[in-house]
Amino acid sequence: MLTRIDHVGIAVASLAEAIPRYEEAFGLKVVHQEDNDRQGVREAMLLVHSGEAGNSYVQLLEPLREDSPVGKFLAKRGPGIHHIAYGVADIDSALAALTTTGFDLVNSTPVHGTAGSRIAFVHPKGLGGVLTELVEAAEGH
Ligand code: V0V
Ligand code: CO
Repeated sequence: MLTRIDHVGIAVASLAEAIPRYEEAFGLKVVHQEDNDRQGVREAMLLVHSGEAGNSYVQLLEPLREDSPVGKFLAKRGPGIHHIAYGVADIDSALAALTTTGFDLVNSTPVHGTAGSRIAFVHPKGLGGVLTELVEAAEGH
């Protein structure tokens, strides 16, 4: 079902501070930035690897509001790894399979993700405490 690690989502207080650190440390480049109002985040995608199965990124996340998933996470735990996102070829069938096997989905149908992707989150409690996202990337991403 999974084709790659699409991204690791990292909660930060300030993109302006975090982006240069990641660029300096690993020579990564920001290839996309976007505000996602529904998710309450301003995000930057730094490309790590392009492969046959698609791309892998670091996703830096700054909250747009305190009362948002990343805002609450930062207040409770401070900056750090917020979620892992796996690539899938067909998110609708991936969600149907997870529902059948009894996983607790945050999104039972896909919502808008970065760069035109279709995404859905699976609750951390059934997956070792790790908030998990599925990504069906848009063509070319
Ligand atoms: C909360 N919890 C987490 C967590 N956030 N555990 C692991 N990783 C996280 N990121 C735990 C928390 O410690 C509590 O555990 C429990 O869940 C309830 O916490 P809460 O603060 O009351 O939070 P809730 O219940 O209001 O919300 C938690 C969920 C929420 C996971 C439902 O964060 C959510 O809907 N996330 C999905 C959307 C999202 O994260 N969007 C931002 C990225 P205890 O204390 O009960 O044990 S957007 C993105 O990645 C995009 C756009 C993209 O990639 O394209
Ligand atoms: Co994400």
